[in-house]
Amino acid sequence: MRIPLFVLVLFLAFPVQAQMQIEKPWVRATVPGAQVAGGYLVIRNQGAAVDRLVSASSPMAAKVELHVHINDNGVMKMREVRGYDVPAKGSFELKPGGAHLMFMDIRRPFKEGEKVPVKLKFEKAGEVSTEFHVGRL
Ligand SMILES: [Cu+2]
Repeated sequence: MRIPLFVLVLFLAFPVQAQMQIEKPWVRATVPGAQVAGGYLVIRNQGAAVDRLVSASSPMAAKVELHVHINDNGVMKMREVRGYDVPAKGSFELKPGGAHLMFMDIRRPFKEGEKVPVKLKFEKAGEVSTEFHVGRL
């Protein structure tokens, strides 16, 4: 069987990016004056090795932190973490009440229906650019 050359070229040109698939990226709409917003998504790892989301950034926020919710004696609190592991051939879900991206010191309110550009940085796959939809998906 012959494999067309352009298929080989595509495969060689994008060997890494295709390994991390971003699904349903969304961020909460905010009220005027709000400083922070929570963002959520599902990260799917097509690769054969575990990878780790180590940081995120957006031109719409001073910084984007990686947070989890912890139950501290019955009180739910948020804590910053160094990364989220995404298992090989598996996925990691950021969702309300769990792990989330925290957009800190946002430049202006996030309005329903807008798009917020975000860069995700993975230990192995490197940078992946995506757009978060404002409002629940
Ligand atoms: Cu948070």
